[in-house]
Amino acid sequence: MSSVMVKRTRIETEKGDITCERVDAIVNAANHTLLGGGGVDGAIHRAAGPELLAACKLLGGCDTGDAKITKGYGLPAKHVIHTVGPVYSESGPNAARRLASCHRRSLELALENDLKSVSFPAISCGVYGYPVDEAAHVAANTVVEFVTEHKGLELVRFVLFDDRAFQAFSEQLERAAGVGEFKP
Ligand code: AR6
Repeated sequence: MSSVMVKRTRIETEKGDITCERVDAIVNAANHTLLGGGGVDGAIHRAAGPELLAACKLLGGCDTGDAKITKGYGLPAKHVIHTVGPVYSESGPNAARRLASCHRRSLELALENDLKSVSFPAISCGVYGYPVDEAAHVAANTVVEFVTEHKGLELVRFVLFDDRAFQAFSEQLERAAGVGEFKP
C-alpha cells in the first residue's frame, strides 16, 4: 500500500474490492448507458441492489470523460459517482485527456456534493483495454494535480483488484506526488 499527503489530502492505493469501501463515494467505471455491465460496474450494481439501476435510468446516460452521481443504496459507500472511461483502441491521442477528465469530473462532483472521501477503481483498465501503466500514470498525476488546486477532500484512494494494477498505481502515485505540473 502506498500513501502520500498532498496539501491536506491523503492519496493512497489499496488492493481489494471497491464494493466493500466505506467512503463517501466510490467511482464506477461505467459505459454510456449507465445501465450496468460487467467488471466493476456489474459488481457495484449487484452489491448496491436494484435501486441503483432505477436511479441510473433517470440520469440519461453519460459522455466519455464525464461523471454523474447517485446514492449508494445497499453499498457501504454513501454515493456512487459513475464515469465513462475511454475505450483505448478507439481514442487514439485523446485517450489520456479523456481518462484524466474522468478523474477530474468525478472529484469535482465529490466537492460539489460536499464529500470528503472518494475511492477509484482502475478506470478503463479492463474491458476498455487501457494499458495499466499508462492509465496509472494519468490517474495518479490527475488526482495529485486536482488536490493541489482544490481544498476539501480528505482521502482519495485507488482500490485495485489485482497485483499488476496495484503495483502500477502504487509506483505512479509515489512518482506523481514528487512531480510538478501534469499536462495529459
Ligand atoms: N473492485 C475493484 N476493481 C475491480 C472490481 C472490483 N470489485 N472488479 C473489477 N475490477 P472494467 P473498464 C477492476 O472492465 O475497462 C463494464 O462492462 C478490473 O480488474 O470493470 O472501464 C462497463 O459497463 C480492472 O482493473 O472497466 C463498461 O461497459 C478495472 O476494475 C466497461 O466494462 C476496470 O475494469 C468499462 O470497462
